[in-house]
Amino acid sequence: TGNGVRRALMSVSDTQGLVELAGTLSQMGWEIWATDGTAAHLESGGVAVRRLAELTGHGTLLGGRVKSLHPAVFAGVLARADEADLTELERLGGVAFDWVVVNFYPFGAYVARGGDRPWDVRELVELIDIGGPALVRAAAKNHERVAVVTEPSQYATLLDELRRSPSGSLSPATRRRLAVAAFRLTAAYDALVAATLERVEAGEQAEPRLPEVLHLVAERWRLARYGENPHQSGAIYRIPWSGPSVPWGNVLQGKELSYNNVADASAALALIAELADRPAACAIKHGSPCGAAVADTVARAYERCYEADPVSIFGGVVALSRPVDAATAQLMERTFLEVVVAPSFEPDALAILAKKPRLRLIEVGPIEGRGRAPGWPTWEVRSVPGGLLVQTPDELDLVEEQLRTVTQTPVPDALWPDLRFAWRVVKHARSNAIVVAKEGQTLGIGAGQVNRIDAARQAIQRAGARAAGAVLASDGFFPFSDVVELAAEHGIGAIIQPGGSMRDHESVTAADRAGLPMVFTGVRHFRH
Ligand code: 93A
Repeated sequence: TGNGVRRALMSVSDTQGLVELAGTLSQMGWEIWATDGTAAHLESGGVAVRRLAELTGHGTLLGGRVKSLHPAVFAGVLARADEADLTELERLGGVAFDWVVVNFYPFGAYVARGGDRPWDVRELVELIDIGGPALVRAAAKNHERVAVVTEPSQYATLLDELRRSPSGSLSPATRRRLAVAAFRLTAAYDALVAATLERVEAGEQAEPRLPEVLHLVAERWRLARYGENPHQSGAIYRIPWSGPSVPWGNVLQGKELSYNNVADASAALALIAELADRPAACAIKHGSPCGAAVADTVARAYERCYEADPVSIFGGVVALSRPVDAATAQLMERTFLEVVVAPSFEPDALAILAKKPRLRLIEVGPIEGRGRAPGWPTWEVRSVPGGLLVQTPDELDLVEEQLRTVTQTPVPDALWPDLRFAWRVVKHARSNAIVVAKEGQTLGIGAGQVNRIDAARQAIQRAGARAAGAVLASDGFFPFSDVVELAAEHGIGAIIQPGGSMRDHESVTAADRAGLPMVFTGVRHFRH
């Protein structure tokens, strides 16, 4: 097995550059081994080559399905460079390979081919490479001894490194890099197979196409009726390892969940999880809260959430932090809502809400106080031309130690709970956002504005006369003193905002002039 001879095992579909590679290795004294088709190609290019049949005792089997899948071949790839393995390999009649040069059946090229010829599923299935990826994974696993080469574009640089190397082998770092590329390749190949078989299954149905590689992390759960608008297609993908309790799995009644329902219900869930140390309710419209409230009972919390903005809640998505009881259900029955999300629904409540059979009820299980909602991913993703934007979710709660009263006027003790409440709500509103709140109830929310003063005007206008004595929270800092002046005019009792503007001093001066206390959080919460 050993005796100093170097061996490359070659099995490729894309023969580009292979004769040159094999020829060069051959001249350097290497033995070239190959599967039948690859061997024929090399022979016609004048390279001496040995066929795997010498090791396996037979050529290609089952019309091409079995070529390299044999213990003598795989032991030659997987054997470690130690006495025991090499002895065992020899006893088996195998030889140790130093390089494995493989590229797969062109499954992707078949999938991507143009024209209106429909896929032939039989042809497609025969293009699923089994032996190639197995060889590549085996070689990548054994990268301590073996170099795995998966692309013609790698040949030249690797030959170069080999020629320069005094030991006649690639460096451990190179072999590790090759192994990483190899595992990435086999994973992507299988992801493409999964995505394609799923498309075959879905037939002609219009559906959004997920980048193939995302099939590594998500599987299509169900098609949505459409996307954000009826002329868009939509689907819900599920992350299999996100656990059994994915919220969208337990819809107790109502019409099918739409794309927008899921988007808004997840926004509602995120906000309610933040308020869940008390009975709480929130309502989401178009991705932003239009009301949120806490109270002693969930029914009262819902009522206060409704009263926060009785106009906007129409057609909204509501979330509650506690099980829905009959009293809450009775209140909810009066309003047109799209979705209610709650830890659970009591039987009496279900009986009442059954009168609204189109209303979707989603049971999500216990929502821990200020915890993560069940099934929440550890990253957020959105697509952009040419790629994906990925970030960790904004899970930062109020950092108490960072809170700083920046005005001479202190915050009255009674307003601190409202400042915290308003801050937690504004974090979940689309930027630019301002929340006006009093006694654990939002009174006016301005969100999704392209400047902060308009967001403030909107919030204060919605609060109306109720703004007096309320607090005001801003998701970003104040670039000018205008928001403070507006707040003072309407009798706002305290302000909470990140701080950090170049002109902070102008806002602080304006606040002190009005005797209006202001707190900096040191943290901002944009949401787009
Ligand atoms: O059908 S396979 O999955 N069975 C195998 O045992 C096998 N071994 C290598 N396909 C297999 N291969 C693939 O065959 C390689 O990945 C390569 O793409 C191709 C080379 O076959 P040939 O040398 O006969 O043209």
